Amino acid sequence: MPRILSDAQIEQYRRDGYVHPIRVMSAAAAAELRRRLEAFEASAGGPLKGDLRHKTHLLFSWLADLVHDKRIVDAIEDLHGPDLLCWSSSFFIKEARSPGYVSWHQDSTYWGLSRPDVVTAWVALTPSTRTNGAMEVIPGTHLLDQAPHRDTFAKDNMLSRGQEIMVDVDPGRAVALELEPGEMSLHHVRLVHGSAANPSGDRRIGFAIRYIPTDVAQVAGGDDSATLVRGTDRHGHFRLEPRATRDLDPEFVALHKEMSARNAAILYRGTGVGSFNDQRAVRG
Ligand SMILES: O=C(O)CCC(=O)C(=O)O
Repeated sequence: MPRILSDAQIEQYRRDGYVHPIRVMSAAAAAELRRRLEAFEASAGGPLKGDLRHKTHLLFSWLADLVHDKRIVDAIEDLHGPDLLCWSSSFFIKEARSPGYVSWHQDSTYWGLSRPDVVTAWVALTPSTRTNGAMEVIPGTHLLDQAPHRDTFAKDNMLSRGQEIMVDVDPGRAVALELEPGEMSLHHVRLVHGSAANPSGDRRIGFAIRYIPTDVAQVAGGDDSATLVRGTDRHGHFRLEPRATRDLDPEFVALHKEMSARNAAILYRGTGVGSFNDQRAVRG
């Protein structure tokens, strides 16, 4: 018996590679998360950048709570069973009237994970619509193998390597995953997806949480870490991360710095780029 997804939603995920919208909190709760993010940005003197956009749940207790959120994790359990890790998280923030876009890609390309059993919960903290650059997906493409990608490092491409898929994508088949604040979409790691720039007068903010069952491993070499969010880890493929219970705890800041460097080494392998700080990019 599924916990939160309907049988039809589970079937849709298997067939199309995505499901949306799923309400995981009230609009007021999403506004509160936005307020906390923006209070930090105000204190730091500008928008969240570089490696602070990655694995941010290690830095702030309110994001640690979000990656453990019962409604979100219930949905992931419906797809992947009871033993679950949060492997990573990333803020995808498009500033008002900004040119940043996301090229068509498969998430699996550079993540180094042993199998494509990885699901992203993309949680909207603002509306995400066709008019502000909502994520768009090509249904069914998660059933393709891993496709070749080319790195462009294009200036306005928000992805870490500006990678774009090297197979023809028919934009006529794209579905925009429009969301209200407090809703999420789920997408499969092989699903071809991307998004346009945000010409609107407000920011578009999404927090993408990447979940895996505990038997998925990191195979790109190097030490990787993850947060156990449900059940038991019988496999020990990842160093298990502690849960942040206060914001910017120095021990967690140090752990986050170390893990960001290790993750950047995995993601940028072969490019000569050293860290997320070298880019304005988001890990995708
Ligand atoms: O936020 C976006 O527009 C793209 C997100 C994305 O590529 C991802 O979550 O994998």
